[in-house]
Amino acid sequence: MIDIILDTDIGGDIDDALCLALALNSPEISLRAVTTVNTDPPLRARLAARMTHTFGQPEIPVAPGCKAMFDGAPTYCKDINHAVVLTLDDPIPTGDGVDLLIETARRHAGRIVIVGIGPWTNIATAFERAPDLRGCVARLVLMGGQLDPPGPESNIRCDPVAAAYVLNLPVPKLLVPLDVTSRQIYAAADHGDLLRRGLPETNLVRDFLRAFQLGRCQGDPSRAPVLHDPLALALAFDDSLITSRQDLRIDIEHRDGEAVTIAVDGDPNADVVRAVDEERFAELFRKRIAMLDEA
Ligand SMILES: [Ca+2]
Repeated sequence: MIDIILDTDIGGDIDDALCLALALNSPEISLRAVTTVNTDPPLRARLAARMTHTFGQPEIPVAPGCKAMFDGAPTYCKDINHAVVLTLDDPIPTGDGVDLLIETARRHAGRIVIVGIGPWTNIATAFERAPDLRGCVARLVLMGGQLDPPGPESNIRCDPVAAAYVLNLPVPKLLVPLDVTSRQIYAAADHGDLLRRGLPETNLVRDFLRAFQLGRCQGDPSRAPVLHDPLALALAFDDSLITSRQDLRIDIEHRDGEAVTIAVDGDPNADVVRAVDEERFAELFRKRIAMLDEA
């Protein structure tokens, strides 16, 4: 069992919700906390808590994290389209996500893996607030960046200062870039098992999926989810899915007004995923998201 903290910007793109559902359905991991980041973290925390409660795991602490970027600048993401799944009866998480991240990492020192699937603001803030985390966190698994060719990617773009800070932390890192994640499509033809399953958990994932399709895709069902974040989580607990990787030194550079990740000379600071077993991951995801292992 791997102790994991999931730091997420659930609420915009659908892959965070699919990733949290995958985490709640994966026996390889023990999900110790969920923290939220990017614009309106309290609303995002309500979405995460709705999911942990519906999946029968209300004991998992959920808390909203940073409201601003690492350098204090305001965040600018306005696209939180999943809120329609909430009801007045849903829990409202309180507390501070960064404090929760710090306390959870200390409680599971030496074992804890932080999976960062939003901008890396909470992670950077936690390490700055609590330098001892350098000795507590076993590994960071980070979705972000695009290397081949270097190009814009949302988690880096939404907080490049945090990204540069996190890349320089002396903690082992698995970097899962857009080059690899953008090939993992959850095609509409694969949704059948989920849509037919009829459990409270799968119905909630279905509702998140509908909210995403209506909110971000203007109802176009052909706009299939891309499984950026679920892939990062799966690689955190199943290393054998990685078919190609490279130790690289990754820096943040600004090109044409965009912050991008770029491989440079120097001591490696990240284990970078270059290719995965796409078929096996797709099968794992399709079964687990529909909870078919429990059928
Ligand atoms: Ca995300």
